[in-house]
Amino acid sequence: MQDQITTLIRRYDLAGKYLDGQAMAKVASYFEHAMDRIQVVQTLQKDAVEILKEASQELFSQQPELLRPSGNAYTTRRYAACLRDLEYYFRYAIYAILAGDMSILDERVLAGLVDTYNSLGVPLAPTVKGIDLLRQAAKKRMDAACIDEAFDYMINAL
Ligand code: CYC
Repeated sequence: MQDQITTLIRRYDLAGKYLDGQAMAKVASYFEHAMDRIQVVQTLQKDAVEILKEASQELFSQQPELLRPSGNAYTTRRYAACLRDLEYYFRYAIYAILAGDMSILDERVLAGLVDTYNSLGVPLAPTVKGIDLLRQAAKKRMDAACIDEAFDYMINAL
């Protein structure tokens, strides 16, 4: 996993270059926005339980067929897997927001996920809906562009 600084240094190291003005402007902006990211993370963590509850209740009230015998969240085992997945999305979004870098999402969440979902018959559209509802519940507590960035990143990969 990387943050904005390690990603930047890695890129320059691969090219064997000193950090130029553009790189230093990125570093400055990373630190300039650090307090904002910390505040977002603190708020989301404090309200994590309610945010997850709100988003999952809304998902199942909008798409109750998921819980019926032909639905993918039918049986308590699959229902629990679904709640767990939503929690994964939320927790990793928080990590990515703090790092100011989305690479952890690729490495830990998204790699191979579509194949896994397809092979288990987990429907992608309701999963995307669930992630979007998490985003909405998060943004009710705090409106920040970095929240959209993390949730959009996962949505676009699905
Ligand atoms: C299953 N979700 C899974 C599985 C994985 C993930 C790997 C298969 C293995 C298992 O059941 O545990 C996802 N695992 C992850 C992610 C990470 C990870 C993201 C990163 C940390 O390690 N079903 C629905 C809803 C949706 C859903 C729309 C919830 C939003 O109808 C989720 N995921 C769901 C379900 C299963 C699952 C029901 C179980 C499917 C089955 O076994 O039949």
